[in-house]
Amino acid sequence: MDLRNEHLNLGEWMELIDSSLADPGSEPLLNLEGDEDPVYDAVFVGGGAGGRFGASYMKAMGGRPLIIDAWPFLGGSCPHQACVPHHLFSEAAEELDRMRWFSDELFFPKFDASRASILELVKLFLAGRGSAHAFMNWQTKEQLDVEYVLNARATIVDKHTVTAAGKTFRTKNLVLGMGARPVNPDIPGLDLRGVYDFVSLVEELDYEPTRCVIIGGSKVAMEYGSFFQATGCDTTIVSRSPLMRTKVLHHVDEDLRRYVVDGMRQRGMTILEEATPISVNGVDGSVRSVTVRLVTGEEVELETDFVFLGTGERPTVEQAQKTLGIEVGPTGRVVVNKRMQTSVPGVYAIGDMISGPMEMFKARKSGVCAARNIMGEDLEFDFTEFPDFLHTTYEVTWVGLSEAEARETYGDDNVIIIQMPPYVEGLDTPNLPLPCAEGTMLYAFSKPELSGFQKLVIDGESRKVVGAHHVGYGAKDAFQYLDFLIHRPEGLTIDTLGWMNELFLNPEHFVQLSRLRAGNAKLRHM
Ligand code: COM
Repeated sequence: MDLRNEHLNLGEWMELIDSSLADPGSEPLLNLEGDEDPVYDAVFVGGGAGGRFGASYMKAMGGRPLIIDAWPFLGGSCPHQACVPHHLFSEAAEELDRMRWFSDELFFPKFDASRASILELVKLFLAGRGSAHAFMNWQTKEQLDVEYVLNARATIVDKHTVTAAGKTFRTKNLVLGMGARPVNPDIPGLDLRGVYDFVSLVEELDYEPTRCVIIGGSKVAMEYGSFFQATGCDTTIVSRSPLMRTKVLHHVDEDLRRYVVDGMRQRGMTILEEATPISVNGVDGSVRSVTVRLVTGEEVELETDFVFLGTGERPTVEQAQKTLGIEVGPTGRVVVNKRMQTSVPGVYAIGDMISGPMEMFKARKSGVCAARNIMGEDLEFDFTEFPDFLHTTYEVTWVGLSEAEARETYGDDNVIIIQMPPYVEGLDTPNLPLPCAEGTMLYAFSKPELSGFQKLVIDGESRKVVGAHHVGYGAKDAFQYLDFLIHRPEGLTIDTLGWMNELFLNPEHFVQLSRLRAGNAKLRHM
């Protein structure tokens, strides 16, 4: 379907995308300038966050990009199956958590668990996701003026030629942004009805689970598990590593970790760390239990009607590897340099296909980095350091070094800790209504042990902040800027932080806590 001269509104886009998704034989959606056999500066294979941002940046710089995607919409897995539903479910978990703790107190109604439904939230997401899809297509065509071919699988012929929708496209460069897909553990029983991952959960769930066993200890496992538990679906996490101690998460502070994991247990979750899933077992084709070997060596059978896999993702590299011969590392990620160039000149890889966190900032910026290099800039993108986050029924954010890492780097005597609640033997901190912060005021006044945790790690000699850690609500935004400030060559000192203007009551109290200590020539813990 040639859409070049059509200017669909959002409703029309939504209808077209929905009907294309429903019909596997539906036509490709073409937004092409229409000139004879153009040579593009880059064909972006995959129109997810990396491809869309890379192509848009290239177009803005005066280049000519083309995006090809198998889905009938741009934006990739984020609005379709990943970040957007995850955030919807996490927000629901936070609300449900508050409703449960305050059931029949103050103005809160008595909590009615029968109205908290996983299936209903999935349906809510499915009913609404089309508007994000429609907006991506509309914006990319009408505002960003980027050409695209959607609802058509790309075939890479060679590094200058891609076919899709029965057409051949010639290009000077190729940018691979084909994303990743969930990877399953190697245990029997995963084909039973009732086994889901974050993709099939939104695409296929058709009943209300009553009990859940999560296999894996990833962020996805913690986040979806917290949501399931908050709806009343009794959840057990079976993880080989202790939660938040998996290799892919770095800089996790032990006190933060303990607060988060204890909080999950306090809300009724069973967390089996250093446990091995042996098999998923079924009756009549449906899941009935999971056999698990505990850390003690004992084997137990956990009854359940719902198994959720949170064992990570693996990039989609097969086609590019086979056709182009690009180098792929031992963990299945495409090897690139800091310009996103693969081992084959003129071929770039971005987003979840390359190493590093499968997070939005990396997806979008790696696409932009590839585009800017193709357009002649000499730009490197180093994503070894970044702010990180996850959700339980809290928002958990961290950046820089953990306390233990800082002690190792700067020496025990030099590291200064400012935290809330403070660590003082015998202070009865669980009953201290601090942090008393934006987002946790109700908890602080009624259930002080639930009001969050915050820690600042400082190198006492240079007075620079080297790490910040937060459990609560509303601080994620600040961590984007804190990351920038502390990773500048000049860093961020306690003196500068303490002289910033707080918007009281702020979610994290780093500004005012720093100000209380900045007057000390020799810094002290607090
Ligand atoms: C966000 C998708 S949901 S994109 O990064 O804007 O393309």
